[in-house]
This record gives sequence, C-alpha cells and structure tokens, in this order.
Amino acid sequence: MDSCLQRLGLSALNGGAFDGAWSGNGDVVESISPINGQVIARVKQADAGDCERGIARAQEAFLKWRVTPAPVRGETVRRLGNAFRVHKADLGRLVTLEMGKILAEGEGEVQEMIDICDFAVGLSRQLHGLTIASERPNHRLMEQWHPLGIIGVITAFNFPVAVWSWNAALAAVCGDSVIWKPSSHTPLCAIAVTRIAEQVCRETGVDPAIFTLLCGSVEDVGSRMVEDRRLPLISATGSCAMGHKLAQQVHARLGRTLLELGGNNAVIVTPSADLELAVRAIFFGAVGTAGQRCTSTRRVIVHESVADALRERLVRAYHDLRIGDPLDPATLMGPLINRQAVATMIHAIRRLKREGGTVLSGGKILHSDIATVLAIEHLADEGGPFLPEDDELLREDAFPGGCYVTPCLASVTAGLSVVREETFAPILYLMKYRDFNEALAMHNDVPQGLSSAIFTNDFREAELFLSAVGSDCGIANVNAGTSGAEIGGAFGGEKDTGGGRESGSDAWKNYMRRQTNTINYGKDMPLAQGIHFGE
Ligand code: UN1
Repeated sequence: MDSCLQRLGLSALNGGAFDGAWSGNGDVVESISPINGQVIARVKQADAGDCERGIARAQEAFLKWRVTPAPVRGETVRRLGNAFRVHKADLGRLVTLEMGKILAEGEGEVQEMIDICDFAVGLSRQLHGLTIASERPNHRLMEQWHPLGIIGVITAFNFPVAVWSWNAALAAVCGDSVIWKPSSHTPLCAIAVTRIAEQVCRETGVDPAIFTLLCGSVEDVGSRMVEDRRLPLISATGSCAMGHKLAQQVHARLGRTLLELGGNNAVIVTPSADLELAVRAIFFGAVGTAGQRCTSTRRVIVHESVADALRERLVRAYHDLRIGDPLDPATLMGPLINRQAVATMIHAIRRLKREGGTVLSGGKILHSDIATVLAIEHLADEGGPFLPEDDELLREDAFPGGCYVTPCLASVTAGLSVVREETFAPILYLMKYRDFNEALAMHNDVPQGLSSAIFTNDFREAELFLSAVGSDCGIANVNAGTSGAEIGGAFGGEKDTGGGRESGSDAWKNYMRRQTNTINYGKDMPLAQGIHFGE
C-alpha cells in the first residue's frame, strides 16, 4: 500500500459512509489505479440504511449549524483550508494514484481546495442582501439570505476532490450541511477528504455530519439523494446525459439543481494571433489531464492563413509529449481513467475517419501486452466486445494496465457529428475558417456551452468574441486557454452544459434561500401600487 494512504488514515478496507461515524453496509468494491490496473484499497459502500441515516444525520447537523453565526462557520472552513495545506502532497498523490492525472495537477487540485476555503472564509462575513427603496412612506424593503438545508453534491472522477470543495466550502459558510456522493471510480479520495473534514469539525466542536459522505452507485445512493425532498439542492457534475436525467427527477419534486455538465470547448486562432501562446494554451487544454476536463480544449477553429503553421507546431508538440506514469515528475500525460474510456476514444476516432476526418497524430492504445487490451470491457452502446485493430495499437513495455493512449490530433471539416459530441478523451479537432463571422458561427454550433477562447491581437475581434453576438459559453477568454479556470470567477456554462455556476463570484447564492422583507415603521397601512382597499 502506498504510504500516502496511511498518512491520510486509509487502510486496505475502508468504510465508505460517514454521518459522524464511519460505516458502510453495502457492497465492497475495489478502487483500481488506472496507472497499472492494481487494486489500491477496498471500500464498503453505503446501503439503503446508511443513506437514510446519512440524510437524517445531515438534517440534524444542519439545524444546529444554521444558527451558528456565519463568521464562526467561517472559522471551521479556515481550519479546513489549513488542514488541506498540511495534507496537500499526500492528497495530491492520492488523486494521482486513484484518478491518473499527473502529480502537478493532483496537487493543483488540492490548491483549488485551499483557495476556495480562503474565498469562503472571506465570504462568511459578506453574505449580505440589499436594502431597497420602498415606494411606501415609513417602510423599509430589504432582502436576507438564509441557509438552505442539505446540499447533495454528486461529483465526477476527473476532479475527485476539488469539485466537492467548491460546493462544500461555500455551503458550509452559508450554514448548510452537505451529502457527498463521489464518483465510484474515486472513493478513496472522498474518504480521505472527509476524514480531514471530520477532524477539523471535532477540533472546532462542530457536528461532523455537516460533511456527510455516501459512497455507492447511482442506483443505491445517487437516486436516493435525487428523489429525497430533504435535499433542496442537488449540485451535480458529469455528462450531459446524466444531467438531463437527474434534472427531470429533481425538478419533478420542484427541487433545485446546479449542473456542471459536458463541454465542447473551442479555441479560435485568428491571423494576428501570437502562435507561440496559442500553441501552449491549446496543448495544455487538449492534453492536460489526458483530455478529461470539462474545460478540455476539443476544437480549434483556425484562420486558413495560419492553419499550416499552427498545425505543424501542434504536431511537433504532440510528437514530443511525455506520456507515462503520472507519478514520474517528467510525465505530462498519464493514463485515461479506465479501459472503457480507452474504448470510447478509439470508437470516436473510427467514427471521425468514417465521417471524412484525417488523423494527423496519435490516437493509439499504448500497451505492454495484448492480453490487457483484449480485456477491455464491453461497450454498452456498441453492444459487443471491443476489438482493437492492429493499427490502433502501439506496443511499449513501459505501459502496463492498458489505460494509456497517444493523444489524437485530427483535421476535420465543420459539422461532423462526432465533433458535436463531447468524447471524454484527448482528441483535438482542427478546422479552418475564412471569415470571422463564420468562425463565430462554427464556434457556437455545438450543443454544449462551457468554455471558449480566442487568440488574437485585433481588439475588435477580441471584443466581438466577448460581446452578445460572440461566444455563447459561460467562460470566454482572450489569449488564455479554455481550461484551468481560477476559483474566483463563477464556473459553469450554458446550453447542454446545464446553466449552473459554482465556485467564485456570487455562486454562493445557490446555497441559500433569499427572503424579501417589508417592514412598516409608520402608523398607517399604505398598500403598494397605491391601492385603497375599503378606506
Ligand atoms: C472540470 O473539469 O470538471 O477550469 C472542472 C478548469 C478547472 C476545473 C475543471 N479549474 O479546468
């Protein structure tokens, strides 16, 4: 067992349900590292009883927490941020072990947790409403923000710790309790984080059930949270398909959702662009986290006059990329999360070729023996076993486990159906444009609307891109890439991305209920709109 697990309080078999006490009466599952296919440790998941207890305990904790003054709540979150500082290296390493992103990115994710805690501490003294001019004499009109209740937080494998913290740190200062259902691929990260939060709560005399954890499947845990009226808000990260289904269930009981779903993020490269900057941003955006970020760059829309130069630089960067063990500091791209993800990527590349696209670089499975490749699971949507072709394989002994690929760079014409979908893998589609308005139209012609970027030194193009007729995404950047957003801004997107905003700016308002108050300090009873009623 890796020693970081022990330092984080994990053992070979771990309880995956926490409501102030650790339990887990459901199935025992293995957490498998995508680095080498080895079992890291096992987890006892939550069963129906654990879920019921977890929800009841989170409610009990909420009733005490909501009357704790917000700046006092902020003190617990301040200590939480400090605890993450102490455990940054171990937690970052665990993220790498369980999820496969490189160490620098694993630690970067923990830094996001620290940053959002700092943000939330300041916020704990700024949860203020407005005072509004009343139309009636001797009246005051104002609004207050009150704690909302239990926040259900459903997270994805790709950010196994940070996304919880964006929700939990804000929810905590807002006076809510949180129930977390992590991805079933990354339960150990969730257990380690919850153990840290538990310790901080015990030190500050807070009921640790404000940070409840329920590890388990969508059926056993997710759907119980989604259908339970005691959870007024479900904040969920995942695919567009997951979000569509979840929204229908939550909205059927008139609950609220905060959705952070798929992206199909593009970079426009114009004739005046600084190509050096553009290549660096595109390369990090497309290959970083092995293309498994919601904000990963998936499309490049490049002006025909600079298309050849950009393509050549990108091909070179892809060629020189160091792929391998994400624990090795020299590696820039680790494995995909599992074999299913590898199969999904190869299927997308086959489709791309069928639809007329050309692969310029990569798109192969790196493996050390064919047996692991043939063990790739059945693809549910294709209905049969996944059988790679010879030209889809690249044998190198340094890649055990079967989850390694070379990132794919492809040239396409706009409008291919595969380009309109988010494939959660490192595939980058290059397409050319002639006229700037055509580039904007191509940019917006996908169902998703998360992140976007333009590289230009022409201020008219930059401003148009940011204007009402420009990018239709929740995030739009100039001379900065699509991924790697700071926590200080509101994070999320439009259209099929789900419309939610998490993290900075005023995203905290999602976690509170707004109350409008009218106070009459006069001796008359004037009615609004000048209505006289029986006088
Ligand atoms: C995600 O992929 O779910 O902007 C979130 C970024 C990160 C967050 C990504 N700060 O890439």
